[in-house]
Amino acid sequence: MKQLFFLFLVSLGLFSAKKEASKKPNIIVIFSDDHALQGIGAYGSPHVKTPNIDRIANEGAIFKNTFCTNSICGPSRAVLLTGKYNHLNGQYDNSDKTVIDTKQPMFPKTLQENGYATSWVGKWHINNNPKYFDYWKILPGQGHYYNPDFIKMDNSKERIEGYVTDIITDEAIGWLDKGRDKSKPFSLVIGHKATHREWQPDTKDLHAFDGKNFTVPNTFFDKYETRKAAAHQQMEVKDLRWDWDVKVNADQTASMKRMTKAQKTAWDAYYGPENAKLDTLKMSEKEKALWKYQRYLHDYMACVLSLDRNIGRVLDYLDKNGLAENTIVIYASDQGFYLGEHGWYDKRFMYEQSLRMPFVMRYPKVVKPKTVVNDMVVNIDFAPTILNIAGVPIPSDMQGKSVMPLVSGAKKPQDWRKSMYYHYYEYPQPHRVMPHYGVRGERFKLIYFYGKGDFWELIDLKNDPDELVNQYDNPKHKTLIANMKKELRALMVAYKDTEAVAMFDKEK
Ligand code: SGN
Ligand code: CA
Repeated sequence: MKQLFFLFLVSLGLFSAKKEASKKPNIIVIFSDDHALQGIGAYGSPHVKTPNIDRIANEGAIFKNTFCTNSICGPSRAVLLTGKYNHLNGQYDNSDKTVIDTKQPMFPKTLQENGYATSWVGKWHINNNPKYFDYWKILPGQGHYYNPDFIKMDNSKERIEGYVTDIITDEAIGWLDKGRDKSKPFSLVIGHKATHREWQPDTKDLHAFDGKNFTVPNTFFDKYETRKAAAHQQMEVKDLRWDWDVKVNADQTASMKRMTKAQKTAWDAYYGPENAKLDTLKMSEKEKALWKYQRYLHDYMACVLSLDRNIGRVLDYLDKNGLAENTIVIYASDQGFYLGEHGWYDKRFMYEQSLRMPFVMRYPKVVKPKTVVNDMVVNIDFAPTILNIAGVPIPSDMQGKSVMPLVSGAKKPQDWRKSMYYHYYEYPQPHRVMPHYGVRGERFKLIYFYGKGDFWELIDLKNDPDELVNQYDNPKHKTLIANMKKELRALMVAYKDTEAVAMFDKEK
């Protein structure tokens, strides 16, 4: 009788270790917005602790050299979906002129075709509505921090009271718990608004840094000598807006007007007394810039605290529901960000702080704890990696490679890249960062700014890690520059950036 009961359980699939072992892995990608490496403990942040992101890194792998192809939001998400550069996937800037051709291969499409339940919750910021997701619920455009609206699959809107990072996490966990088809493996992207401008913290994090003086980067007062594009931008901390950016006289801003009375009261209790002390008339320009820097870092890092706490909620949910072992968790952000380096906020430039993306991954079955990857990863690798993890075919027109051989103990591919290609387009608004393309090698970076000046820059990352000196006119680098130009052109050709090739051939 006992034996029969056992056979009955086996036939229900409840007792079969073998079946469990061969079950396809689940994939969760937590993708935030504008979260720089300098704001993550695992990457050595001097500003903030991020125990939950660090936990993913410690229990799995940290990728120390991950770069984006085009350092802004929509384009980076389009690369995540398609595994292709923006000149091919269609979304090369944030404007509504550019859309993705949804017929092209995208990782959710391939996953869906191969039996996965797919979903995307939170910030999306691509002009097309999500496609190939069994479930989605997204913020319209940039979304709001307080009491955000969401667009649902039937195109109706819903306003949910609370703080955006909590709500997106609630929605994501809600889908994991009750929404998905549990007979299928799943893939879920949790897209966060944090830590995007205008850096509105959760009220519960407002006092977390009381008494802290944030370290000022040594390039904060950069004069941009020898770097014309750096001098031309409009993204300096000293010019942050007094109202919505640094929360002085912010009451009339649209996002503040969304707050409930309780939220606003907590907000005023924190900012009010500090703002009252501020006497801008008595401050020098330098003092104002430094004051704004402290407020900026405070607000940004407070947004990080909520982000990290909510990542912890997802990890806890996986633990409590027996999902941790067979679920890959990836944390990344669409690009890096300036936290005062060169005197800046925002991103866009091919300089390190915005070129780099955080990328940590946990996959207990395959990746050993505390794995450190120094190889060069590019965001075109995310889609192929996800498909590789799922054990499904990678469409041949995706341009990246799976990073799994770098973390699985398998032999590293001999031909792994030693340089990467970058191409930024959006100009002039916002922030007046000139369009540019370039190649980043392990030591040198060659950039060409076009459209407004047309000039080259060569940076020696070894001798000039702060990227302050343009070495392009240094005669000693003549051969190096010629070789890097060849490399740049070869990358353009390999990635089929034909317009850039034509421009390069004309300008060189
Ligand atoms: C908004 C911000 C900009 C930011 C872009 C793009 N201004 O326009 O500072 O560069 O988004 O960001 S704001 O005052 O409206 O916040 S991205 O992450 O979506 O690319
Ligand atoms: Ca972004």
